[in-house]
Amino acid sequence: MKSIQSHIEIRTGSDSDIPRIKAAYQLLEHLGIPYTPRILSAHRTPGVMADEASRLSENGFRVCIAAAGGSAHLPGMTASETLLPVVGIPVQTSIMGGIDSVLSIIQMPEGIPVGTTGVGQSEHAALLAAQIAYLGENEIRNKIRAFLGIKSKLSGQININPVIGVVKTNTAHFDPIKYQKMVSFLQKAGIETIEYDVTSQTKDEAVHYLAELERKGAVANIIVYSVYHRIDGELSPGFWSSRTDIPNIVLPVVTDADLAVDEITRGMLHDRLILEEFKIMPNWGAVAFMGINRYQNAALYGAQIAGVFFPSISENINNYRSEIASVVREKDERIKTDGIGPFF
Ligand code: C2R
Repeated sequence: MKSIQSHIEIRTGSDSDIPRIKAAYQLLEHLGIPYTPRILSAHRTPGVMADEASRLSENGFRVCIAAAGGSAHLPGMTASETLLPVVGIPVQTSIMGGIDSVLSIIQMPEGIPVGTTGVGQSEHAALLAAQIAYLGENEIRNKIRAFLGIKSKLSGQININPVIGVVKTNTAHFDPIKYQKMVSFLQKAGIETIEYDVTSQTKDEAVHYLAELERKGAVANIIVYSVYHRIDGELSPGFWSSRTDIPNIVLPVVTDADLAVDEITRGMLHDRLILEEFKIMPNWGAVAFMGINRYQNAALYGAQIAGVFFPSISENINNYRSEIASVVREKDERIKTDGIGPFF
């Protein structure tokens, strides 16, 4: 008997992670979605891990969930070897409560994004992975929508398109240049963007915006928000993730001006980010959290989701990856000839 093609791989750094992310396997089983469990370590089996990551796409996978604890390099190194979106689960650790795992996963350098969940939020990871992998399949999308408590069903055959929504919250505290680069990166990659400034809008209008995204067959929704300058009653990332099954990418931003503050406020910012948001991501549901100010990575992650379904976009990302790799090689060549002198 031929088994059903699995589109989701779940790799863990060790078998000791498996009981800690039980909810991920359980949710996929509940939704009737097949998955492939693997144990691969960026540290202990680097060659095999990289090899298997580079073959994910040709093996029929559409998304990879990677869970690891402590110095958790597995999600990031997997992401370096594939163009598929990677969902990282920071595993709870006994000494540092998993904050070590989160920080090892989330703050990837620009160019290689990992969509990160809160510590141990394996059910969210599975949900997000299912949302990505089955974007084009209505029956499963409707199951996911029912699970999320969304009343309306998608009817007929859904035609997904390379369309991505960008929700802006409190734009006064964005880096305008990086924001614009993010949007033009998406457009250059062949993606239509629908920007939505939520600052002065009501919930009704937000629901309207989501309906438009769904009608257009959008493949992702990027939510950009200022960590430091929250607006009272603003629509939090959780608002979006409970109202649509389109994968939500959350980008927290902080400006230089925010950081040029006294020790106490800086400490508050640190606590809010590190203790509240990175670790527990309170009630935000299944969202792909990006590192702070990783504008480019938010765009790339969205493009990678689109690339699962649109080969020309995947090709564009591949070219981009080659470009960033050659920039590093050129710098290395230069340092070999010029040394470190020019840096000082
Ligand atoms: P053991 O229980 O095998 O000693 O592993 C695993 O994910 C696990 O949480 C202890 C912890 O080490 C982690 N590990 C990583 C990686 N490989 C193993 N973080 C990796 O490649 O990132």
